Amino acid sequence: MLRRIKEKVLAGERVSKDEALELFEIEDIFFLGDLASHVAEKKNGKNVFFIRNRHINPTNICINRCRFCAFSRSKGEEGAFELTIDEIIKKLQPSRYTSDVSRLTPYREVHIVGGLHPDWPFEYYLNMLSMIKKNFPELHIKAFTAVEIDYMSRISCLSLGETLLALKRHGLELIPGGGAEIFDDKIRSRLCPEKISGERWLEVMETAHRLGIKTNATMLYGHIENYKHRVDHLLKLRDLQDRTGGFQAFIPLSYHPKGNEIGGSYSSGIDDLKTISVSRVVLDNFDHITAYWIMLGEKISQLSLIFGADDLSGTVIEERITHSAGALSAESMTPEQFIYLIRMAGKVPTERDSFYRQVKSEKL
Ligand code: V47
Ligand code: SF4
Repeated sequence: MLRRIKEKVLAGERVSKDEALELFEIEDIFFLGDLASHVAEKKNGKNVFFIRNRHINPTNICINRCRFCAFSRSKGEEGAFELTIDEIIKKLQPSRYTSDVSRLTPYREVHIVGGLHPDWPFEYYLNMLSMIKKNFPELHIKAFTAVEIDYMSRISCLSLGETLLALKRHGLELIPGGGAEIFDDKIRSRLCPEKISGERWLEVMETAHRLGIKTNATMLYGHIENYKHRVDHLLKLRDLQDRTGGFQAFIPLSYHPKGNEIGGSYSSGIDDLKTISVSRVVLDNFDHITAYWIMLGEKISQLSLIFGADDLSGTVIEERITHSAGALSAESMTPEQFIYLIRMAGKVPTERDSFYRQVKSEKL
């Protein structure tokens, strides 16, 4: 059976649901690594991408309070925060760059995600986008998960399409992949009963794709789900991608167990590598698989590059979501560190913009 799967993948054929499950059940991770590397190299050669970006969380106040989330707070609770638009603009100023090389080249992307604030009107988010564009016209804005976009559509009483078009008009260029978690209804109702369904998440993404907005996709793994739930999740993403082609990258998110109601343990390095490899093989219509180093740690992320990943996400600078839940990684990485990690894995460091266009940078 494994030989048959290998032959199929080498011939460029798609693996079935049962075969995807079988891949997850394989103990020989080197077999998976070889197969995934074949697919990755066919798509991206030896290139491994990274971007100079900065994460910003406008607020951690959230009405959903997902049971795995250690970042969110209720209004008035200790540790709750709300940023003003001025504070967001200040965080994007060049004076805050950390490495010598970063000082020469500004951020290329801002990644904005936060809680579902009970009082902020839709106009606050639109104003945030406009002010960022006004102050930093060159900066690409990747903002708001499908969960936040659904919420904005509800508070503004606009349709999903109208909400997305308003965000786009004010400067939104790309949508991050968060909030997907695990699509299975039963698991989802135990993890995050208040969150939109998996179906609605897919509907938001489909609407965005049809309006010409590219998005990413994620999957939160290593908590209470099993391999069948992961396969089901991946196949739903693959189906949507067949219909729209609007996903850029898939980012498996490794569950962190601290400070939340679900608890449990960190995923193992073997499971992390396996999940990267199986995703690379199953999602044959995705161009990029991202090893999000904030969650995987610097060293497992580097190993992921020989297990099918072709992207390391970005410099990040400030990270609160995973660090609230016990992340063991640093909060930021310099371009020099990316280059070192990628070269030592035998790959070619490739600095990119938000749309995976290669960019030339000073000194590198
Ligand atoms: O949506 C929350 C997850 C996501 C925990 O699209 C947790 O470019 C692990 O989506 N353990 C936010 N994960 C991060 C995210 C992301 C990151 C980098 C790049 C992109 C992109 C997207 O983090 C949330 C949720 O799924 N999360 N709590 C936790 N305890
Ligand atoms: Fe709110 Fe997102 Fe945390 Fe859920 S994961 S509680 S939606 S911030």
